[in-house]
Amino acid sequence: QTQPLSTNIRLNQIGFYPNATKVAIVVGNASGEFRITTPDLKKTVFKGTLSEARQNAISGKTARTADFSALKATGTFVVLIPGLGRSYPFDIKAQVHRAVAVGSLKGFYYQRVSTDLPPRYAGQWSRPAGHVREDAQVLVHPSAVSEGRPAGTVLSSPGGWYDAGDYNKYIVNSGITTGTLLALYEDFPQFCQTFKTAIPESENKIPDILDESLWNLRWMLTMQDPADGGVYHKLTNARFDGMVMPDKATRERYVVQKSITAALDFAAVMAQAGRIFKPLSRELPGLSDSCVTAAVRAWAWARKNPNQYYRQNAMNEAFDPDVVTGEYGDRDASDEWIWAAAELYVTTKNEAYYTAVNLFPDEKMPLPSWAQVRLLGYYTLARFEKSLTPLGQKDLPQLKKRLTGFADELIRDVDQQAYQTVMGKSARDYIWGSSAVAANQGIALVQAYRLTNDKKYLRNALTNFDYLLGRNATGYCFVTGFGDKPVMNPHHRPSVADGIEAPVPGLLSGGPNGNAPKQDKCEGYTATSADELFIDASCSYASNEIAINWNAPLVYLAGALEALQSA
Ligand code: G3I
Ligand code: 9MR
Repeated sequence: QTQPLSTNIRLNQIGFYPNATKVAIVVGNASGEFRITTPDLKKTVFKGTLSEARQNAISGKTARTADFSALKATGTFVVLIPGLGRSYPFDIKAQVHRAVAVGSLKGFYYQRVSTDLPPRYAGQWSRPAGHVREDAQVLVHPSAVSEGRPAGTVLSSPGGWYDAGDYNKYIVNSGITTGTLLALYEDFPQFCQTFKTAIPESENKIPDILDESLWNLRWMLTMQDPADGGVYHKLTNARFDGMVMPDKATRERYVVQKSITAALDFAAVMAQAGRIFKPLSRELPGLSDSCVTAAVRAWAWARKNPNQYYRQNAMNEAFDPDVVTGEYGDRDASDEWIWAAAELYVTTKNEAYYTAVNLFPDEKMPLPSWAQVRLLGYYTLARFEKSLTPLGQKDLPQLKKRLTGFADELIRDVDQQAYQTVMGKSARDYIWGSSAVAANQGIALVQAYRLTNDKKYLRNALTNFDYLLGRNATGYCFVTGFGDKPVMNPHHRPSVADGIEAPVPGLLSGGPNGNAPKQDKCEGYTATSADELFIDASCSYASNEIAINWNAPLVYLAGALEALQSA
């Protein structure tokens, strides 16, 4: 009784919680009966009928749903479609996503700069430290207002995480990343106490998610100019390295000029860290105060320099060599102002921060990304609703209405979608780093669940988690080291250069991107539909790079689902 593996059966390749929704999507023409059996196909534990056909709005392809939510028995099973074949095996059990939660946070450890990764913690991906001294020369554009360090100053700025598949460090992207990890700690403190990743700090009294975040926070602190409180936009090579290991990446490093977005994102994270580390002052003496002071100074710099955006082209007019690494450019800092104001207000209770910004500049509810952090501020205000001053309390009804309204918009018509996921209702979801779109939509839904206790939000958050782990139009599990069809060739320098077949684990691939072929010009794209425009090739940096700002919402979503699994 052999049945071929059918990759037309798409599902979360890890598995399902016993009481949660359980769905597989069957692409193509198969219809009628389906079964859930043991992997040897000998024992059928559930029988059902595939749904009516639904058309994928993006590719036009046909799909049907196998819903086996009613099966609550624990074990390892496959979906069997007579005449088509069987799926990859999956588990039904409690804590089924703990491994992905732990693995994706551990992914940050592998991105650490300036430290050896010994075999004890890094296994076969052990490697020597890169960028140990991290001496960097300060570039200051003549037009940039600067009361601080003169151009040419050399400073030492070790630590932090490598941003992505490249070895540069960018404050804007570090901001949302660290803020998202710290938000998981604030939203699910109990879960985070036992959330262990086997890192060198695991034996101390501080939860691993805070220890990991600290690795980057301490670096971020070195990016503030003590002279004026401004924050350098990034620490970088002039151009991207070749595909070499970190310790072989020895090009000259630069710290580029200060920017408004860097200052405000920095202020937001430091304010958040300030309140989080306050109760840990025994373990981390002085840290909380240093963070708050740093936040207040960065805010003050921002007030003085509201128009100092980072423009790489303009900066390069004054320098040789040109700096051509990631720009993380922005033309509108109104969302960064909101995030920084919200964090500073919640931490200090000083209403001056709250009144300094227009919290609701328009009707929009933009999904969080490195360029758009407004909702991070909203999440924080909602999280601390009980401890806001009356001024903040007054806006709570409006804030909650927006957050739940946004969630309602996200879940509208999901049942009509081919993949039954929140992700991908529109082709516009498939941008560079689309996996983070899915994960951040999931976070928005978890926030709505926290506000309302309505499980429909949680159920829908899970659809996007299922998307990331295999229930998608590519059939890939987008997290390295997980699933039966995992991403194997991410655009990630250590994974390419280490000579080990398996990529560094726990890293989230960017995912399908409608513009990828134009953007990275990698050869091998065959798809034309945005939801399929992905190749598991290391040249495909526009669809298959990894990045810390994509991993962090994965950690959040996996952690939140684990914390809420029995809800
Ligand atoms: O958001 C718009 C969308 O509205 C529009 O319809 C679409 C059409 O092109 O474009 C979308 O913008 C894209 C944006 O990513 C989405 O976030 C831009 O085209 C695209 O160029 C931009 O790509 C950024 C990429 O750097 C290139 O600058 C990614 O966001 C950003 O994550 C990525 O970050 C890089 C760093 O620069 C360097 N380190 C690695 C890191 C990850 O790839
Ligand atoms: O490796 C770089 C990656 O981290 C960036 O996201 C990407 C876009 O900025 O650029 C990659 O570097 C490529 C460079 O832009 C062009 N030459 C090939 C490089 C990849 O090997």
